Amino acid sequence: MRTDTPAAIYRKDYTPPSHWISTVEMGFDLDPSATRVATRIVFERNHAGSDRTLTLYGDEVELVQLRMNGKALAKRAYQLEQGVLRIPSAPDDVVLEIETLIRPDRNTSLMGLYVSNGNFFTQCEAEGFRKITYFPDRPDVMAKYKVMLRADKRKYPVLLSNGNLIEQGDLGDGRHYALWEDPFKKPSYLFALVAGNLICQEEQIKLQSGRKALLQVWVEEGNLDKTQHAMASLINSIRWDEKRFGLELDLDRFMIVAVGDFNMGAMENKGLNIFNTKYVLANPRIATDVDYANIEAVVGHEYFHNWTGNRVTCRDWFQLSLKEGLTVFRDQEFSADMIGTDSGRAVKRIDDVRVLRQAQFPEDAGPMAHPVRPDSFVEISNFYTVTIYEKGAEVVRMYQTLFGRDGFRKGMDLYFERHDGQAVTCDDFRAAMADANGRDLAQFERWYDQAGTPRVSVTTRYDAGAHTYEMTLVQSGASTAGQEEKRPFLIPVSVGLLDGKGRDMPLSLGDAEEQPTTVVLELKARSQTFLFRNVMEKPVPSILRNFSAPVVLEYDYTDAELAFLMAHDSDAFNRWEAGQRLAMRRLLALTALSQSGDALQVDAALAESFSATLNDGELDPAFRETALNLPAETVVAEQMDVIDPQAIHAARRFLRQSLAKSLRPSLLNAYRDNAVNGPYSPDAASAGKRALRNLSLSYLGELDDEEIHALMQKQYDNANNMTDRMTALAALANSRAAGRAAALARFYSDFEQEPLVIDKWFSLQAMARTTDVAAVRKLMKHPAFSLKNPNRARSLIFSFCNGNPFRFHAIDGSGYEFWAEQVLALDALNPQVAARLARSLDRWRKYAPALREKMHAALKRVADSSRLSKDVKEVITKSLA
Ligand code: 0A1
Ligand code: ZN
Repeated sequence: MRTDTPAAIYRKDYTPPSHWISTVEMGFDLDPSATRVATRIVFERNHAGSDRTLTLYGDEVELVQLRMNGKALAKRAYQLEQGVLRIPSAPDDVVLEIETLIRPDRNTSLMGLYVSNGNFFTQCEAEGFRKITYFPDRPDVMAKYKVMLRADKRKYPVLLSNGNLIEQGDLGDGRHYALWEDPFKKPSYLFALVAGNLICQEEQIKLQSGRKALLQVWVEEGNLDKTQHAMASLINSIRWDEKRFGLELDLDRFMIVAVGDFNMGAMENKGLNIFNTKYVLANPRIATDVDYANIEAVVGHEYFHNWTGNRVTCRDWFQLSLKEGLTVFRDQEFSADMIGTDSGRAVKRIDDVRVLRQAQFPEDAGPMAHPVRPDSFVEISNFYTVTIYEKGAEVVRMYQTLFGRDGFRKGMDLYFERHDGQAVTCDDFRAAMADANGRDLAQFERWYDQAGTPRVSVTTRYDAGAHTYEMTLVQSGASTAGQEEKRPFLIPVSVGLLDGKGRDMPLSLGDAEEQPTTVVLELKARSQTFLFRNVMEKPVPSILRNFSAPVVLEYDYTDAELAFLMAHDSDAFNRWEAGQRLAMRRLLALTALSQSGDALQVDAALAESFSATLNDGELDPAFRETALNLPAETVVAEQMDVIDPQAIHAARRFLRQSLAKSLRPSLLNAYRDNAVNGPYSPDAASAGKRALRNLSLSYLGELDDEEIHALMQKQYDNANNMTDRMTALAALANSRAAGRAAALARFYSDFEQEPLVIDKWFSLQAMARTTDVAAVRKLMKHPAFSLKNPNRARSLIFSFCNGNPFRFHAIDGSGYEFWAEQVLALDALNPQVAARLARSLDRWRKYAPALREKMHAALKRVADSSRLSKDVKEVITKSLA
């Protein structure tokens, strides 16, 4: 059977390594078609290890030589099977010398050592180091590295690796060398080298302690005008970590390198972060406000890994969220602090929760559902998921919600005091938080080991005579694959009560003396009742303020209460949430009408609330923008028992059109009043105004009339930044405007030389309402399209399959056939990218029968292929299981 589940690895099977490593010395003779790697590893016995078998892993590397303690190792002294090299009964002290031969130019997986646009780069997380040499490639084996790079001087003038540059010079024959030494112990997944024709922006800064550090951002020639924002973001990250967590940069030199071919966002290699160009390069001509914000977040994220991930790393890959959840939480807080205002923080929080709901909730409800600390996996690359990252960040955030910022900081301090230089587990982090705050957090472990999104149902009862308000919270966990029953979680539920005027009531709960206006209820049992005293009138509850836990909250609000909260709640998150709930009700009702073939109609209530928000000059434009943005089609889909993408699309479009009709004058005002004058700046205030103005344009675009077409065209023609230009182009592309085709053509020719902008051009078209499978196939024939470059593949194929549900789920199944073809084509080149695409049909069982059958056929078609990677096989097998 081809669909057999490939072998899984289990967390419970963890065993310590037989040997530790003290030092690693490596020599690279870099050549695209034949790179020689000489590695010398000094091992010492780990007496806590299970046995004496020294185990090394290799993947598609040619083993040229293997010597142990100065002598060539006889064939019978080791076993080499399927990439695993075992030396049984190895002595206590071992020096291994290994020579391998690799072909970076043929490496399309972009793992290990590869070539991108003529330059060399590495990507070793999670298990890419074994594509360079045989090695105990597991994160708990840490070592100090010394690395010699040799290469043609003309083609590869720049030679970089982790740590400090010790020596460099000429080798005579047109080649040169550089010797690097990393003073810190690290696991092999943090190894990196870069060689090529690059230039850098650099800056010297003084750290908190007074030490100096050299910062560099390396790019290809021609991109030096796009490094400033990344550099500024790096400096801000360094300052922020000093201030908020007392963590200083521990190196004399810190480098960021941009590469155009990269599987993910970026990588935190010690002292030598390697970034997808998308998260480095920016100037007003090519980057949008969102790009600027993403660059700041990702630069921060990778920098913060220097402590949370690198100084303290993961014992094994099941602990991935130990570094990722924590580091995402840190980058979220950093971005929020960089905006600085309360309203800005709230908008950032809303954006983060949006991602969680749009991507993580469906994952948690689908066939790839897994706990934040998984129990097993087949291919670790498949576990760089929104659950590990975003839900993991929510889990970390809950410690802060429970203990406050100071308590959280105490926990962090203790974590570093105990574990600096070690490879540890999620339990160690939880223990540090518990011990620093004098709390028993045994129950909190369930957030790490139970998958699925818990539900919290709330009922309330007001006793007008006794002036008491009872709030009963009941939690339940949906069953997920292999976990039928869920034990109760410890859920922090942040609550406030609003009086009739919309003001926060002072809260008397239990015997507490103070009367805060927000309290965090700790829900521990399946059901618990909390009693508020001295409640002088029947309140409207504001529950799960600031989204205090990653749960689905159920409470039977009336429409009037939602409108009231939307207008008054002091918690900006819940003000937004109330509007979203109101909109979701309308969207679901409209979807049902569309399904039954009835005429679509909607009452005026939503438009009234939206109008009030839109016209409320007291509210920050960024907040107004997010409040007026309707839930995405995929979020609506998750609310349905049986998903009908066509009906959802019709419903959402209808609602947008009717809002645009009734709010037209206000939208035009907002459009006019939020123009940003002067030179472009990506700061949050300007970006917020642009966002509201552009949202107005996009609503108005639904009217598709000549006056609006003219507005789009004018904005396109006059834009002095990419945010405005892209919005205008998207509006044109989704309209019947006469200038539509011309604008698309002009955009292409204006930005032909900017790959990141051409990605936007593909992506915008892939998601346009008019783009069907045939149109996507045609775009694939465009000379600028290539499946080999992950950004380009994502910009067209992923944007279509994940970002255009209306067309992707065409009833004839043509979208699914296309998907199957592309998964197979990509898999032959780059399994990681293919496996991501493979997940687009994750939720197939939830669709209407006609679609479901066609999805099933497409999944089967992929499953039946005889040469699937482990990556794709795992995803497809789990989908079909
Ligand atoms: N640790 C990185 C993510 C990352 C993981 C795997 C990669 O392999 C292609 C690349 C990057 C981060 O969290 O930023
Ligand atoms: Zn990370």
